[in-house]
Amino acid sequence: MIDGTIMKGIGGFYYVKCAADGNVYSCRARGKFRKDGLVPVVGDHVKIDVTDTEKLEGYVTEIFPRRNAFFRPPVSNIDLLLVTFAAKDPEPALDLIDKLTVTAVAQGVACAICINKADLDPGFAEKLAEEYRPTGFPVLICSAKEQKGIAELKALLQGKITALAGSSGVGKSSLLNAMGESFTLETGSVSEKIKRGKHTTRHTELFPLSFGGFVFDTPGFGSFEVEKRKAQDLSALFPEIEAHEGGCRFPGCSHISEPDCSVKDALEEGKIGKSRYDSYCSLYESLKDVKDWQI
Ligand SMILES: Nc1nc2c(ncn2[C@@H]2O[C@H](COP(=O)(O)OP(=O)(O)O)[C@@H](O)[C@H]2O)c(=O)[nH]1
Ligand SMILES: [Mg+2]
Ligand SMILES: [Zn+2]
Repeated sequence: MIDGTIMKGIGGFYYVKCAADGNVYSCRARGKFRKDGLVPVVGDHVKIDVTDTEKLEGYVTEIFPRRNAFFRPPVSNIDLLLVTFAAKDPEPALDLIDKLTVTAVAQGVACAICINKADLDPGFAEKLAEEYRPTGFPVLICSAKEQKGIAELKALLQGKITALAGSSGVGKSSLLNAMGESFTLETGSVSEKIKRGKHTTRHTELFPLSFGGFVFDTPGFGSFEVEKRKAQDLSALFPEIEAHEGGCRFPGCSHISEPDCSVKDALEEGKIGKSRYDSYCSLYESLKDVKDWQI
């Protein structure tokens, strides 16, 4: 019995990298975890039973407890969710971006913001950064094309397992290439991808970074979902809103329509970004009717 990390899973095979010998074993699943309805996912720390030491084959027999788990895409044990978008081409969909940050906070995963393609509109990139600085998440302004912010990005990712989340065409693969990583990832123009009607990144796979750590590029947006939760709990998932909610007049203030709301005061004072607040309001609206039994 040895243990390792699932680097990728394709067609019922799990590729498990073993820390002790550095080998990657192709494994099928055959553990008691299957009775509990558990399916191995990329990022899982697992025990394997090696059946062929030459061909490097075996079975996954046990899944160690997960620190965190995501369903779409199915991955576990990530250290950082790097929410990536472009200043322009494609236009950032801030409501979707904020769903990603909310998901990260809800899972207890550190979150960072990467604004790419700053070369296309440096002023707007800076405005977007302003919107996210009050969150306390690290905010990077990058250009894969002009090698801007790449050193900072490397420093952020070093030694971590990072999920690169962001819609197709924002430059995730280009950023990885700009960091000089040897694994060559497919890049393609937005229009080419729309023409072909699919993403260039097809499956989830952990790639080792030459400077330490792992990264995977998630296949597209809407991949992460805000789980069912109570609307009253939502503010805790927006760090800059939570930081300002202590002074509201009404206990349980929704920070939307009540008077004497310290969150709305902070918004007026620019201590909370306008688009972040808008995302909060629309998410609040969508969660308002969630019943206790649905959570
Ligand atoms: N102007 C500019 N274009 C970029 C930048 N990064 C990526 N691109 C282009 O955007 C397109 C999509 O990039 P890609 O890395 O495939 O995006 P992904 O789908 O997120 O992996 C390609 O045509 C890239 O050349 C950047 O920083 N500036
Ligand atoms: Mg890509
Ligand atoms: Zn309030």
